[in-house]
Amino acid sequence: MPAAITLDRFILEQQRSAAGSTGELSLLLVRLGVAAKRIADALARAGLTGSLGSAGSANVQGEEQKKLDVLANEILIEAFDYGGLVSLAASEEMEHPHSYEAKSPEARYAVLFDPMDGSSNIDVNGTLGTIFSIRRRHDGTVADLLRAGTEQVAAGYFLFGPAVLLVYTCGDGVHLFALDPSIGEFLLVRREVRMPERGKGYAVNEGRAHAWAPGVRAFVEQLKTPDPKTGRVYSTRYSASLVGDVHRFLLEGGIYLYPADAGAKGDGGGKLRVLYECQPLAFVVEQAGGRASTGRRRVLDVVPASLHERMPLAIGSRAEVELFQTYAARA
Ligand code: AFP
Repeated sequence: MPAAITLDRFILEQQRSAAGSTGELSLLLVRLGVAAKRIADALARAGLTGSLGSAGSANVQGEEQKKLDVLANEILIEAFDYGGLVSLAASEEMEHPHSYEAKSPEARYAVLFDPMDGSSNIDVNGTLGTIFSIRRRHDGTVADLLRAGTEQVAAGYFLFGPAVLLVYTCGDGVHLFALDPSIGEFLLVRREVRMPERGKGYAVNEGRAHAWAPGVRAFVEQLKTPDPKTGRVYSTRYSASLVGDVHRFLLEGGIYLYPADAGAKGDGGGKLRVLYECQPLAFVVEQAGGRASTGRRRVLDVVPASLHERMPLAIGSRAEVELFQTYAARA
């Protein structure tokens, strides 16, 4: 039986074949893996250690913070506190980015993350995720982060479900790892994951349908209406965790939607954050052959004006996202 390929081995081999690589990006990805193991451990024991429930605070968007939102954020910030790899870390949970500039003046990267995606699932032991994005340091200020999603160097997510998974891309395909708890290592499960061109499922919070544009409602109605030739309808698959839903569709095909919502705060009426959620997952999904759109624009082309900007999101298989765009254009 061939030896299992660990995350560090895979990354080192990829790095060796990349011209001009210094190995710093590889180290950064490995640090993220260590942080994810600590987060997974905290999640697994949260019900026993009194770590469930609210932290009694709110994030910059005014959303309630859970104790584990705060803990996961601290673990990630700490992960880059040494090694000189990162200049800035921005997070959904912090109003201003954390600067490592004084400690790491030579750092070449900035990181962004949503430490605990799907936090309403924490207290019910549902699926959760950590999303990350890695960008280049230019001058070490926030301006480094307010650039198009196409400038991401790497992006991905950890999925905390029955297994802990890592899915990431450095722009050369999407690779999938699973944590082997018996040895505490992420092992390669699939390299160059390709997303089905078309799927059978859709994920959307349909409780918000009253606040959608007519075109969005018509699109979801079409998914639920039997196809005249095949009788086929789409199945609803909504987990309240973007990572969980996107991961399902990465493997099985389908579309996740959080459309513009008349009740949602923020630019364009979207709920999800451009830098911490939409663009990192858009990078992954495009690298696997899928699409990500606001309905009118490619997600990766958007240049956010501020750190915590939000946008509408349609992400998934090429066929469904392209169909969604035709409906969104009518709205
Ligand atoms: P958090 O990152 O604040 O936990 O939000 C979760 C999320 O961004 C995404 O993961 C879910 O799909 C979506 O919001 C759930 O939103 P609704 O509660 O409005 O359905």
